[in-house]
Amino acid sequence: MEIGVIGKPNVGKSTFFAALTLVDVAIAPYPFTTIDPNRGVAAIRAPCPHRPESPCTPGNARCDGGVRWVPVNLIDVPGLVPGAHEGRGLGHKFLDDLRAADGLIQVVDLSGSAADDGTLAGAGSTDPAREVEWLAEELVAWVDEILGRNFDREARSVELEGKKLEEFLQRRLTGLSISPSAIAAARRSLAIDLDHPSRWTPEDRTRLARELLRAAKPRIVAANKCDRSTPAERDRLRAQLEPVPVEAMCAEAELTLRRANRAGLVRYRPGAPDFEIPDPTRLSAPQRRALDEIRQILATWGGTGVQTALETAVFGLLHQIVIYPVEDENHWTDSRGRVLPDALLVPEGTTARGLAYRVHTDLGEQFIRAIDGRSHRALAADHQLEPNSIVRIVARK
Ligand SMILES: Nc1nc2c(ncn2[C@@H]2O[C@H](COP(=O)(O)OP(=O)(O)OP(=O)(O)O)[C@@H](O)[C@H]2O)c(=O)[nH]1
Ligand SMILES: [Mg+2]
Repeated sequence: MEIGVIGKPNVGKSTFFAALTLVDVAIAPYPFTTIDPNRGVAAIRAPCPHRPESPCTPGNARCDGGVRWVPVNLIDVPGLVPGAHEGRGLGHKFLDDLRAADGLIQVVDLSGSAADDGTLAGAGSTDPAREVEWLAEELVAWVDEILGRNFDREARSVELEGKKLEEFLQRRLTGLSISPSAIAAARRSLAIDLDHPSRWTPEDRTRLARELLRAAKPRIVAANKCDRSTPAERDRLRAQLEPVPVEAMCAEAELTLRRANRAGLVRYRPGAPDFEIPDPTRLSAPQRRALDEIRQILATWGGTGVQTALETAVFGLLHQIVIYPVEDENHWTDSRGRVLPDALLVPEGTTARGLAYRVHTDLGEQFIRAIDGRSHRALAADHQLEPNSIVRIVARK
């Protein structure tokens, strides 16, 4: 699972990325601080099914007080400006790094104090809803451009050789994870003769790019700098952007708390509505003041919103569930006796056989049945798994 963090310059993308990954990256109050994409690993929360008498031995996703932290890859890219596809700002070439992303989190400045080019102005000087619109068009221009490279020659060869449009698009957009269902949806909603690309007008291509992007790169909006705004502003933005999910957040507060937690100055669990200070005498006066301010923000918003934004993307937008594959359905262990070693993110609706393929191609091909670790019932190949299931796969040797 991979999520891209996008937005115009100076809205706090790298702060959000750093808060979630604790990777040290450049953060500064001016545009184009990030020049090359940053990659790191964040985590989402899932209840760990381990029993008190047999605690888990996590391999990929650590367990903290009954909560499993399941890894999600995150990519932070440079800021986009209007006209990026014409080379403005840092252009849009870096978006190629997002080809494999399953979804996008667009960070906006809820307080409306960054202009389109990221230069800071007074709060309320820009409308965050508008940048969601133009940024979407920059993404369309990016896909349109990929679609258009050497278009005429390839389009003709598709028709001459009687190739399928699906093949053509998949090759064009390699790695953009354009699914057959996305292409089918585009076929239904566009009145374009999709099987004859040489007859497409440039406008047809742009409309196709827009449709494919909608399916391949779903988006939520993380409204940052909420410390300088109000819940009423968030609600207004929500109403404007509906049906796109909007979560308010204060990335700066989250970054401070996670770093202070790492340094042992506070006790803070990401996503929590409050934190503790184990030893106030270890804090300087400015540190204490900063933490007081953060406590105010948490009280107003119910938390920093950072963890919620990520989880809204993974669960609400991308419809993922967590599954625990095991090799022994009684002890919930793998072949080495580790209890609930792996927590996997898979799409809602994943079948028992689908899970087998996900664990290993051989398991998928040799699949006989699966066994539910709780009920010990056999699950057929097409059985859709419930969230947080513990599943053993039985395969031919
Ligand atoms: N008030 C406030 N400031 C924030 C918050 N998050 C980030 N900032 C500040 O916003 C400025 C820009 O932050 P960055 O994380 O560098 O922004 P960016 O979107 O990555 O910027 P570019 O890489 O230049 O596109 C910095 O001065 C941050 O300290 C927040 O939640 N509240
Ligand atoms: Mg940045």
